[in-house]
Amino acid sequence: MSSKSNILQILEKNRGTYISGEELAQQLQISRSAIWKAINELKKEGYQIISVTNKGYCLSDETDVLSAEGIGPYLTHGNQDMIHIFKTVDSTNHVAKKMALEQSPHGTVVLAEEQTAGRGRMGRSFHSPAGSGIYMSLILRPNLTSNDAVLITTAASVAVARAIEEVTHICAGIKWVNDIYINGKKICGILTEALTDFESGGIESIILGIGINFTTAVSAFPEEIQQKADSLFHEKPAGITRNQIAVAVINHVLSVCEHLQNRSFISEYRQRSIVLGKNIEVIQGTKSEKATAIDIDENGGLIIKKQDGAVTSLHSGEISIKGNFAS
Ligand code: BT5
Repeated sequence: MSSKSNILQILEKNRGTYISGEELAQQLQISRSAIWKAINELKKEGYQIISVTNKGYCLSDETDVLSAEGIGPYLTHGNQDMIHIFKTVDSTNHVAKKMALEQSPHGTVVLAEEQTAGRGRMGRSFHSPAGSGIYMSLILRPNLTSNDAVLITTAASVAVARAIEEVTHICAGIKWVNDIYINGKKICGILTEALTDFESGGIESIILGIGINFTTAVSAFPEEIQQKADSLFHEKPAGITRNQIAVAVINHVLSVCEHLQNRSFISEYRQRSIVLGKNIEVIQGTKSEKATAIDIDENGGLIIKKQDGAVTSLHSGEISIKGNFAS
């Protein structure tokens, strides 16, 4: 690791408290002037580092820059070398896909401050402005049959909801299939893409893309989604950083992936569902029909009751929640 990276890691670990230049120099076996130079570089990158004579350097609580140094040491699964941070990319899923093809291992994470072509499902876009969101993709190489691979989407929603709640203490609900909602608004979308092994036809890796609106102002969303999208916070919250949320998401996703086949997350998915018991509209291709959402099946499918009384499980498609149907 570079001196800059080592210094950042120490400052991150001691956020809000001062470390003297001498102590840093001793710990890292480098000169005081090398430290001064690295601190200046970090400041230029956006880290708010307070320098006080006779006290040393302190990383301000206000600092919220995504960094491997602010994530790596807190991972219970994976390690810092697997965290790749970019300022701007077209889509973290796109970057992760390329890395997966180059054999990056299970647990590799790609994070970006901004996406210029953030993607949703079915060719839709995901608005990803700079500095106010967490846009990340994980490369997963679970040992799964294609039947069980569908579970990743369901499990990931539970993992992300848990992570958000753990760090922010805000209750997170799930709208089938895998949007995270808070107070009736979408604050996070998840896009799961599979890379298949051409020869065996099996799943070679899964790219799990997660976009969380952290402090994006509602007025900054495209007009057509301003009524339905929101962010976790409306200004930078004291003591909560995007790095902390990224850590919790990575830990929970990788942990839930270890036990996918036992489906233990399905009951939590049901509890977090904001659609069960509601009247919905089911949209499949160009067709739409009214139904009631009844339950989640053991594969994450949505069990619905149609207006003619027929009960069936949905495994793809789109739903929207409706008020009372005029019958
Ligand atoms: C999703 O698709 O919500 C999946 C979004 C996944 C984004 C992550 S970010 C990291 C990784 N890299 C990527 O390129 N993608 C992943 P879908 O369910 O199809 O929803 C898309 C729809 O959500 C859009 O058509 C809008 O209506 C709405 N939308 C767009 N941007 C949004 C935002 N920032 N917050 C909330 N809703 C948004």
